[in-house]
Amino acid sequence: MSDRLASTRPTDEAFAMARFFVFVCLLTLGVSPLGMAAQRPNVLFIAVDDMKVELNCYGQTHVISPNIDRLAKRGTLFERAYCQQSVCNPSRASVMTGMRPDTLRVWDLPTHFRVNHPKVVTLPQLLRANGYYAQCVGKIFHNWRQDDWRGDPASWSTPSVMNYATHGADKPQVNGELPPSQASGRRGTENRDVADDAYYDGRIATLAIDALRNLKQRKDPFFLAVGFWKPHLPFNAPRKYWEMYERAKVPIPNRLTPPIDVPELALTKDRVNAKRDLEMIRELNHGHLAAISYVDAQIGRVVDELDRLDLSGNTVIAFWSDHGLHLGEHGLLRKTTVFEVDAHVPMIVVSPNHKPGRQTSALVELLDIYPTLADLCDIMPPGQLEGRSLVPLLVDPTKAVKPVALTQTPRPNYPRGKMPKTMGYSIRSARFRYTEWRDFATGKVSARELYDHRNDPGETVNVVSQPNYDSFLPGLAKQLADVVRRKRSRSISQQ
Ligand SMILES: [Ca+2]
Repeated sequence: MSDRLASTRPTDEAFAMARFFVFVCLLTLGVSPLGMAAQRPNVLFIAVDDMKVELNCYGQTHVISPNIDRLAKRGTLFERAYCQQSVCNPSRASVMTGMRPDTLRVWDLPTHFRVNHPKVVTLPQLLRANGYYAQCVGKIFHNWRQDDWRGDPASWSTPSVMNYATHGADKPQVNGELPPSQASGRRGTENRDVADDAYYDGRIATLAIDALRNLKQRKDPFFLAVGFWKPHLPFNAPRKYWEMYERAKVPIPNRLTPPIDVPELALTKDRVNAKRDLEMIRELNHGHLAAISYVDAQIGRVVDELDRLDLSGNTVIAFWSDHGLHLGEHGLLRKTTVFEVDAHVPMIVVSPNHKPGRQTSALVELLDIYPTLADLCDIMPPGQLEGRSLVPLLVDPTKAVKPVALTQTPRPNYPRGKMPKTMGYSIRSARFRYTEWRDFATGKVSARELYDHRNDPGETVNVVSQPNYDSFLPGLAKQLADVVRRKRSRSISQQ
């Protein structure tokens, strides 16, 4: 016993000396040795639902969004970020796996991404495998009609909460008598004098705050996903958010009719009539603004807690919306188009190690979030990823990472488990939006659209048949073909 002890002493001493030497070296380099295991940054991953680019920090001065604006001041705002498909499930599956809807073979609401790709590694799964604690509060994966999955349990270190329900089930929870609504109730509008916690998003912020307090106690870095359900319908923000806006001054879309020369495939059945539905459109836009300000306030509560806990210095924040929506624009009400208003999304990345308060006009895709966060966490990403790390844009916002961004939408717009008949593939280049409607089985193009954002940012005239644009079409068609890459989708689907 004593011999063994004697023989270990020099080794222990040598080890202690070596440790001390490393400690001194790290101090000299300005690195905290106590935090060596936690050197990787935490990630606060904030998703919002159906938020188009309608925020004060995006130049929409009628919107009251001080907390998201504050995030923009702390990080890099992506002026031209695009979703991969303009509806919840495919867009979110794409963000979380870093793969395009065609590769995942997910284009509808019921199909879970693991049906065709059971072994795919989601972003939180990757981080978990690299020592992170991953937690989900709220809607991150799709929220309904996937009862066998109810989110993606393999992604998280602990069961998700408030992640799986219908939007319609978000009824006010109050003590005592329910205050009356002052909204018409059309399309789910609701305006009651209730507290923030009466609805999902207020309670999600409260749960996220609790989660942060617990995560602060842990030694391992964390990935906390906070998925807000607003500003998706129903527009039921508490009254104080409705009262931030005067109904008569709520802007409604300028173009309540479809673009000139638009193919029918580009539209949906969710139409509005400019004359008949004007009051409803105004109320919906009012309710949407109230919902934006409501979710903005909840985001502020969560970020304030991050600051209060002194976690901000080592926490990356990613903020994104899954897609936009029309609310009257082009005479359409909801989503599942590839128009700019639907494809273009707000996106902000805050990285403590990069300069704050920057904007970049580089074209990016939500698909790029996964490789960007893996890069910021210094983790080798899996080979499945189809996006690019945007860290070069955090370093130099004047750079470009890709020539076009691709958004797609099937027809019928909700295929419900069946193969799409037609797929609309739409690329956004620096100047144009170019769209091809292809027969999904044969690839034959049945209709095309071209919008020149240089003089028509509202996409009011499809100029694809105008002779003065002929010279642009071959190049745009090639760029679209390059990014669609159907062969790759087939080969990966054999996995
Ligand atoms: Ca959505």
